[in-house]
Amino acid sequence: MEQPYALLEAAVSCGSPTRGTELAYDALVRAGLPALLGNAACYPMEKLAPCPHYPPHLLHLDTVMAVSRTLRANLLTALERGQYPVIIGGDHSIAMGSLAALGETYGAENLAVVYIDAHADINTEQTSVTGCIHGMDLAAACGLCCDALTVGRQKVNLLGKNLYILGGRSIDPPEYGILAQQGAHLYPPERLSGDGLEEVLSELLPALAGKKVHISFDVDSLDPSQFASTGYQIPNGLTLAQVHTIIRSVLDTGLACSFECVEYNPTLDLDGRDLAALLEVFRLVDRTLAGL
Ligand SMILES: [Mn+2]
Repeated sequence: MEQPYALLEAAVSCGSPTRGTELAYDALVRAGLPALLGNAACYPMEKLAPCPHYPPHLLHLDTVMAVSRTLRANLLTALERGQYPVIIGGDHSIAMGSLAALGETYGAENLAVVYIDAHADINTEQTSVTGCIHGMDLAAACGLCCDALTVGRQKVNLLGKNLYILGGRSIDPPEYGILAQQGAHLYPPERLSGDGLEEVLSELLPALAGKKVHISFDVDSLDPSQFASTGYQIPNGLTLAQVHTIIRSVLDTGLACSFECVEYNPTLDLDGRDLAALLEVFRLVDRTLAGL
């Protein structure tokens, strides 16, 4: 790929119940990610303290929104410069910032999201039991939440019919209704095992035609036996090999406009095994985009 990469930090963990994911970018940079991505242009971010005051149904609202606003601005800059965005969370609330920039740039109608995650992250502030905003980012991007969760210029940055969630297996009852009402597509892990993965991809990839595709990879999509350095360990997850196949297949369409990795907590990665696994994922992204 001739396009240079932009490596964008999105440092926030207080959209989730646990701290540590705000350190993922630093851990990956220390491990050599900018060089692995051919001297990527780096967009680091100041680390904000979790704000102490917020409405009970939107935990740490001001900090979460500040991070997503900064990410949106940095992502718009990177896109203007013709760079290929690789975004490092942070918890998944940061997808509000990514999708704000991408929706504004390409138009909600033209944007599709391949969301590899154990969760659907499509609660609104009304349906969420926890108040954690990392479970609301897709609802916010689809314009279903209160205005406090609007990051940029538009309230609707994604249409549910263009949302594909792969690996979802820990989904709240109200989320099933929202997914159905929005026309979103959910592929739980059992649909992706064995020959199922090829079947799902043969349905998914043609559906992406004509779209700009954002890949959002939450490491909790993986089975805990494969990857454990994250806040939620949800059994019956995907293997690294399955995630590699999904990412490679989507990138091979030539439609993917950006890649995002969230919820890696380096403070839980005592032997560095999961860091090494992530570097392999980024190597795969680079090699596939290079057409190798
Ligand atoms: Mn998530």
